[in-house]
Amino acid sequence: MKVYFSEDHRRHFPQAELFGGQFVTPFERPSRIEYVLDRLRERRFLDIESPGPADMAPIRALCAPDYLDFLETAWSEWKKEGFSGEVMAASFPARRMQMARPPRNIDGKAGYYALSTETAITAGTWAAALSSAASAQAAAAHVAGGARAAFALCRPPGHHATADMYGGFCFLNNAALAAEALCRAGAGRVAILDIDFHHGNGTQDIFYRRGDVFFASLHGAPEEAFPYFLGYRDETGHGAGEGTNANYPMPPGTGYERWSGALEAAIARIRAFGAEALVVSLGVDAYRDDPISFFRLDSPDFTDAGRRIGGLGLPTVFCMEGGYAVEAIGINTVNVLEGFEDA
Ligand code: 6XA
Ligand code: ZN
Repeated sequence: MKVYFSEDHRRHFPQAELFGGQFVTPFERPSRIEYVLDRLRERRFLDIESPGPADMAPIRALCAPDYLDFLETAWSEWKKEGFSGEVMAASFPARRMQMARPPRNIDGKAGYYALSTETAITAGTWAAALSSAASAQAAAAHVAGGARAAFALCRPPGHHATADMYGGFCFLNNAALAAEALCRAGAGRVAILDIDFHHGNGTQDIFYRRGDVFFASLHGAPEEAFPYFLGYRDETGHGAGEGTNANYPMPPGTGYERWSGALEAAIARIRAFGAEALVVSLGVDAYRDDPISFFRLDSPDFTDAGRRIGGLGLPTVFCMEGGYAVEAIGINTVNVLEGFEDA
């Protein structure tokens, strides 16, 4: 399986994340990628290519123009304002502020476009986000060109990002860009399967009203887990998209038996939908030792999950999402890919 990955991910390396009332080194850090690359090489996934520059037209088609302007200029505006730290949102349009419009002030703007505070923007964030999107685009192009599968080793991740919001370590929705690319290349129906521990609120939001893209997400129940405000079972899509969104929220302590049951249910829905291509939001934070999640999957479970996904027999683009038990994320990620190839 071909792997796409860009060194430019390193340009995004915030020093701080607000966690439990303290600033900590961000869980989403550059070294995550090294663990995955090491394991890929060890397991003989040697066809690793760096993508060309991001194709801006599909990114502009997916995202709000003012949001893209914000991402591109946030750092310089922040510095111009005289702030010495990294861009961090602190004031949000909360409930009953639905009339909110983007303020001119960069501190206000950050809150307007953010969905949470933990995600800082630095000098290189925009370049890194584009390089991550470029990996997803290259992987999708490779699969659209006839390959069975490709792995986009995206960093920063993407599944929390909407057309006009960042957060949960995400800026551009890589999986959505891949799905869109597969649609444009001729797939009549595309499915996105999100197995990251966290609900893929951004991906859900982007496709919620569309009938041609099915979205399924397995995740920590919103009562207990980030992003907290979406991911319930009764979110099933709207309008033309009614019936094309499936959420599988699960409680703390969920192990592989229950989780794989949800995976099978999601796979059955994808089959019934008649998907012609698949995008997998591949987070491995459902792992038992993940520091910010509460499922209990073991490393071999990821191999089995990959095998079940491979059983769908669909052209598949994998996009890296979360996973923070750094020593294990390489093993768990590559286990999914190996299981898939095994199927
Ligand atoms: C914020 C937690 C962000 C989780 C990001 C993630 N306290 N998403 O892994 O998949
Ligand atoms: Zn996650």
